[in-house]
Amino acid sequence: MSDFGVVKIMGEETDVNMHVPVPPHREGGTAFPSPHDIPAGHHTKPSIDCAGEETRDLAYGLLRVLNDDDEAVGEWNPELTPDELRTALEHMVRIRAYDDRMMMMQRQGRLSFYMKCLGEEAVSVGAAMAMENRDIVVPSYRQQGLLFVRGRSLVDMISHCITNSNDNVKGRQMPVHYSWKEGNFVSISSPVGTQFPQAVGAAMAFAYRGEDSIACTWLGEGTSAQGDFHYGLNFASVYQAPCVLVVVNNQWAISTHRNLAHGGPSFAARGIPYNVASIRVDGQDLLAVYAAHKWATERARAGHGPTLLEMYTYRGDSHSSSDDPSIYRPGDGYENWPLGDPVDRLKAHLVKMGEWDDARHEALQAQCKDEIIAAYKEAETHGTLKDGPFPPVTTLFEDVYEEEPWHLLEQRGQVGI
Ligand SMILES: Cc1ncc(C[n+]2csc(CCOP(=O)(O)OP(=O)(O)O)c2C)c(N)n1
Repeated sequence: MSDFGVVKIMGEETDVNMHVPVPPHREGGTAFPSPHDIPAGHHTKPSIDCAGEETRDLAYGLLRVLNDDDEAVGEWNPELTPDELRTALEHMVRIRAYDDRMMMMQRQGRLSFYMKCLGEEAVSVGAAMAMENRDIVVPSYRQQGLLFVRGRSLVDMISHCITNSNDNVKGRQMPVHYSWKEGNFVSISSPVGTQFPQAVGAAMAFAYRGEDSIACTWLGEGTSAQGDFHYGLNFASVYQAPCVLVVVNNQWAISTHRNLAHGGPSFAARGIPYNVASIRVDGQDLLAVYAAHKWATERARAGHGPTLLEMYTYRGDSHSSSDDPSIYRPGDGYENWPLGDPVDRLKAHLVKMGEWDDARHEALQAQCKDEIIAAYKEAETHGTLKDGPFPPVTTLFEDVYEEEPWHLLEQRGQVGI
């Protein structure tokens, strides 16, 4: 087997008697091994009260609505109106403009760190559009689309990223690790994976109190190799918690390929032994993402329990501004991703319907760029990373303890406040 037994130890290639997965290479003209040969419209739609086991085909298959001719087909077609489709497209184009601008600003030294979600825009936009704003979201760092759909102010988002006096988390979080209580958006955690059990706990609390809100959470496929994934899934299954658990399989966990994170056929398939309804979804297909979330959300809200979704997608850019993917994967990976780009595919669908055209698309891109530039300028009126003003030093001691313990009082004394 080609992936058997050669590892690099201290930079030296060494034979070992052990299976060591390697990333798939693009040999023989095939860009990537993928389940692309499952056609759009292939899967039937089970009733929302089905047993988890009845979703086996969906967990091992791939839910797709948009076909190769840019038409929406099959039982899972959510029948979104042209206005709803345009709204989704608008959000995705705006996120892309935002990400590009912020990464450019990071390169100019105007923010310390940034993470783009190129290629994964539909994953968060489709989810947020299928939920109610009262539903609690416990995301990872690549679902900025949730904030866009829920209407967070761009100025506030940028203020957080440049850590100025308008940063609602007072400089305590890394850029991109947003927190937005008013939008039911739980603070993003730097230690990855903690969000799964936390979201399940929130969902259990909703059920316990008899409220009909649900919780939704996301983690990367790399993170799903951690215990947190299984703790969350097990609690969700045992207590039939009203939640939607999402594994964003974007193929890479920084430089570690997804085939080092699991030994099975799909990440969604892991839900079946827990008797959790599980669906693998084409994450580049906004309609499929929306439809899967709508089904899972209705199932949870009606008291039929959790759903595990795997979003099959591709991380189109670097892991973060601190990463250089050219040293561990092909530079043209994203252009060759067989399931395409979510913006291009939704645009093509709208064009096919006669509801969109290139001129409108270009105008939208220009408008989004202008909005972001204006918001950036406004955010900088609250301070810049270089010159401040910054949150006052007293904020170091606030908001954690109701009564400050002795060691914090001592430290206060040391900084003279
Ligand atoms: C508990 C923990 N371990 C390691 C890290 C360092 N780290 C940050 S992101 C990341 C990769 C996560 O990859 P994945 O879960 O696939 O998500 P993606 O970045 O691809 O969206 C790692 C290892 C961390 N932040 N927390």
